[in-house]
Amino acid sequence: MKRRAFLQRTVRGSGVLFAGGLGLLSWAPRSVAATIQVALGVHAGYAPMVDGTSAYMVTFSGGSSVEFPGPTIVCREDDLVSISIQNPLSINAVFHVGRTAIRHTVGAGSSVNFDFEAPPAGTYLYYDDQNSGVNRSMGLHGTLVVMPAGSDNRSFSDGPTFVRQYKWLLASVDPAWGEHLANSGVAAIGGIDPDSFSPRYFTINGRSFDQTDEPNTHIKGLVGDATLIRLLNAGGMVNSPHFHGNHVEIVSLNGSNSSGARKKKDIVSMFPLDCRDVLLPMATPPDAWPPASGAQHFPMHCHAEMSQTAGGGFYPHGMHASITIGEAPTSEPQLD
Ligand SMILES: [Cu+2]
Repeated sequence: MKRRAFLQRTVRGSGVLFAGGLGLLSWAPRSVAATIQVALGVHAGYAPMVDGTSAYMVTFSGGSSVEFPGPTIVCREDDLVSISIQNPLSINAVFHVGRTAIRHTVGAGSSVNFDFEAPPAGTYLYYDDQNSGVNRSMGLHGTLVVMPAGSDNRSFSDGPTFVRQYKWLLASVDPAWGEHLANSGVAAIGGIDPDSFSPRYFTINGRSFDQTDEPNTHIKGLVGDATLIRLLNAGGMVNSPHFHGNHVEIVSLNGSNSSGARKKKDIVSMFPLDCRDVLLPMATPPDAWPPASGAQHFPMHCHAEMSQTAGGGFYPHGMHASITIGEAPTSEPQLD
């Protein structure tokens, strides 16, 4: 009989329950499957943008106000995930896990509890799939990471090993949509024309550069510290992250895993809803000159040009992050 341990995650940052050693990132391997409890709320309100303005959003949250993006849920593949959602808003919200049949509606002004068996190991976007992408782009999304049973350094059972893993959840924000809801009420979300999307802010893990220079997004490692980056696109446009310093290997593409030879790419196309796991080898670049010594700094910028601005301003205050090869992070990423 399957034995389940009991773990609880009620608020953002309680990842300490999953804390592991160096590079294990919010993840300690267990000998038994667990029940992971997640409490979410649906909230509307203003979130800060990089240029000092704020954008009105609707999000899933582990707290009492908006949280952009929603909390990251980390579990392993035979866990039971038990979710409760409270929705004080005047609109229905939907919790759907992409690439799965998991889909639950929480009615306006009500709450819901449901359980699901964790899907196969991999990276998943959970999101509200109503209104042709409008609800998702308004902020109703987050990440579900499913680790393989019995491994803390692979993303699937025979995948490549990594020393450290990060999550980069990409999003694009149209503050005009938010202002419409702030002025007319959240029920106006159903009347927004998805084709009117005109994003002005472009984020990784809810932040634009240089606010991406924080331990969960700025990628660091010693030479040889193979690093897994779980890329997800919750936004409404195609993004093209370009990695400088090293090419990355495509490890998984929307649930399709490469255990053998893997494509090496410097630019990774990210269509809306895409989940792609890539491995950054953290190697000294083969053409490095002068010879690499100490910490080497490289950018990742998105090749969709408008994503490199904030509110129409200057490069690079958009979907842009730093990569440092040859320096261990001072605090381990939490997949938050
Ligand atoms: Cu480039």
